[in-house]
Amino acid sequence: MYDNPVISGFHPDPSVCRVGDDYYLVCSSFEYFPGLPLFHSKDLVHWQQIGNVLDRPGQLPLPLPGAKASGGLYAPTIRHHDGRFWVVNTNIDGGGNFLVTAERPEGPWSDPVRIDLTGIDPDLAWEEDGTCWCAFSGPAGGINMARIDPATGKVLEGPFPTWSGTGLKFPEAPHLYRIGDWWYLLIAEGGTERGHSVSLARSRSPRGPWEGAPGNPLLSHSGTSHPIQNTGHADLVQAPDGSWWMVLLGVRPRGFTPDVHVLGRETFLTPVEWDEDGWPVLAPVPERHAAPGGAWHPVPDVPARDDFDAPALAPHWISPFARPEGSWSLTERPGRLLLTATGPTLDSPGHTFLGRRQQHHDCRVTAEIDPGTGRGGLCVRLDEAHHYEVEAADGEVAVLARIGPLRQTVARRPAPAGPLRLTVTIRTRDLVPASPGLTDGGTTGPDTLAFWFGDPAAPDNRPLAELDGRYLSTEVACGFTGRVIGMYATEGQVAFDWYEYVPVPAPSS
Ligand code: 6LW
Repeated sequence: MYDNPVISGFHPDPSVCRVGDDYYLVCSSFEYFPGLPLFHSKDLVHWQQIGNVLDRPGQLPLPLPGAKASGGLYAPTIRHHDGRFWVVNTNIDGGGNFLVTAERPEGPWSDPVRIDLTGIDPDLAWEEDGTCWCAFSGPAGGINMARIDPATGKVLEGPFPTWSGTGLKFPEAPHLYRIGDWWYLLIAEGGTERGHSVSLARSRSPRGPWEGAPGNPLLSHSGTSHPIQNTGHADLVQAPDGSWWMVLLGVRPRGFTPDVHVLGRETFLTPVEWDEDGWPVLAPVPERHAAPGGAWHPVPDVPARDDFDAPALAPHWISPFARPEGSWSLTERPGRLLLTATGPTLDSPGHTFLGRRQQHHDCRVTAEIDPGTGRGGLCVRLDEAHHYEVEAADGEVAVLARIGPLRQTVARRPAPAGPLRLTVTIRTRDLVPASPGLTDGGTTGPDTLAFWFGDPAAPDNRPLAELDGRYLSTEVACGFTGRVIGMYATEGQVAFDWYEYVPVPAPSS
């Protein structure tokens, strides 16, 4: 059995391909660098990040010029053809649609080759004779197709409009497949919120005419009490045993109505059956399900603790907008991550931040920091306008909160010079009331974030502050990302000895 999501935390718009017994999957990453996290699996359930497709400054006009929160890199597609891996993607803040290619999935990936097509969510599909089709969500809405030369990005024919769903809003995320005697066009429609759904059509030719599946939308959790919501943006893959599976995005909202999600849109896996007429049949996405046939290939978890004694940063570390050379070092003080401030505030792009996605609703993050004469700490962020942090500077530890136009120092306490332990614990029980004086109960948000100085387990220790987590949710902050918990420097140079992310078992309900 496997539990959904198969890749938790902010890993939206998954696209998957299989080469022999190996699966590869990429997700959107928006304004974060490196871009397009790339995962490998041998069983569709256990995924290990093996890198990022865009991990060289030269591959991205950095800092993503004029990028904004939830801008940058939208939905990618990964395919394998003619012995090469291909990823097609959209940088909505710099150049639009582009292709990168690689001999090996671990890379190196090529520099981007621009495709002269507007719109988002590009896909790649090849006919037997090598004709390459790029379906995408057109700028005027609707699904478009064009014939392209993938080596040069040149548009050879089109674009022209094609089948665009059942009439729900925002038809997008097209993927074209040749399965048996049919061409299938899979799309998302209804918008990536609670109305998200998966629809499909088929034709004898990539040019149509298309016949919509009688059961469209084939998958939607809209209007249900299912704990997984916003299901959509799917990609199909066939396992070596002939069974079919679908990866797609979903969210796990919590809290009182309207419930909100904090982990971003995550990657889920669901089985696909086919009916006697050659149409896929999709049940609601299961929370737990029998795993695809074949061997079980667990992969090592991302280590809970990073002591920063490796020569390079692990691929799961991300930075908003850019990670300028000189803003970080693993070598100046071996065994330490040194962060050097590149901007004075977390409230606008252009600051030094290195974080990892929050992947569990209940978790604890601790960093050992020596601020020296600088200023830095531990931050839980959605974007520049929605973040909570605990920081050390000038002999003091402080908790600060930024919620939209409001910025407040919530707590402060003297602190000795030298290494300090800063912790954030995130819990989904015993939540702080929506506001002081209101009893807990009907107005609770999704979780509570408590910020600590020293060891939270010390008997006499109390959090410096406890803050309502609803303001660090996607529904409040808006956009396409989810929480990232990281280390930062906003003055001088700050040394981090280690960073530890520990999932806390969800309290039994
Ligand atoms: C993506 C579009 C969508 O390009 O949201 O969920 C956009 N679907 O397909 C960003 O994720």
